[in-house]
Amino acid sequence: VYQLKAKTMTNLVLFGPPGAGKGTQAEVLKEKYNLVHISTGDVFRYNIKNATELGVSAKSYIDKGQLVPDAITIKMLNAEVDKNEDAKGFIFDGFPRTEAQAASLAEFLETKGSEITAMVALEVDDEVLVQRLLERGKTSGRVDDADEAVIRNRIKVYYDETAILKNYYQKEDKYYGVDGVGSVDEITNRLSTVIDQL
Ligand code: B4P
Repeated sequence: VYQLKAKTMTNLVLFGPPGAGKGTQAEVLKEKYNLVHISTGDVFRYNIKNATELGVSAKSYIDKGQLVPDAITIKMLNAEVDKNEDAKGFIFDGFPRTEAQAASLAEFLETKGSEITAMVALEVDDEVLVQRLLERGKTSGRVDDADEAVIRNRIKVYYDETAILKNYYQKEDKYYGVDGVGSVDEITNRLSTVIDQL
């Protein structure tokens, strides 16, 4: 039954550099489209807060603005998907961030008779990203938002390891970019225009 239903799922990769607004938009889109939102950043932060084994191993990477190793991240993501077998579909927020993660996700969904429907990407200039994250850092308590050098390292890691995923999904004709600068509502409208056409 799960396999049959899986074929009609809508699975979105919400993509963009750190601070592009993925988390912000995912909160709105999950309600609008009745999808399960999985934010790898949120799951890591929950585990750090509760000092789980996973949290302890992830913390040192996150605090420096580095990626958590693929093996750890992939295992966690798969477990989150498996907690939601009745989902109509997923919004993957902050995953995949490497080619290995993208390949793993495709393979994992295939075992469930499903696949990624589209990557929707928020395009935002670097300087706007830095300003947004510094602003959030004033109140979020996030170590990785507090220091401009760490923020710039996160953006560098994005260009070095993550940005290439645009090509990965373009090759499959699944990439849709939208302007990520504007009000939250404006950007939701731009994303919805894309999603409604899928
Ligand atoms: P994430 O939690 O994914 O952090 P992020 O990139 O900062 O998130 P996002 O783009 O969602 O920003 P948001 O909407 O909140 O990752 C944190 C760390 O976890 C990574 O650096 C890494 O170490 C680790 N990690 C996570 N996933 C991993 C993976 N797959 N592999 C390995 N490691 C992984 O927006 C940011 C700010 O902008 C907010 O303050 C928001 O209010 C503001 N904002 C949003 N939209 C706006 C708008 N339209 N105008 C003005 N401001 C806006």
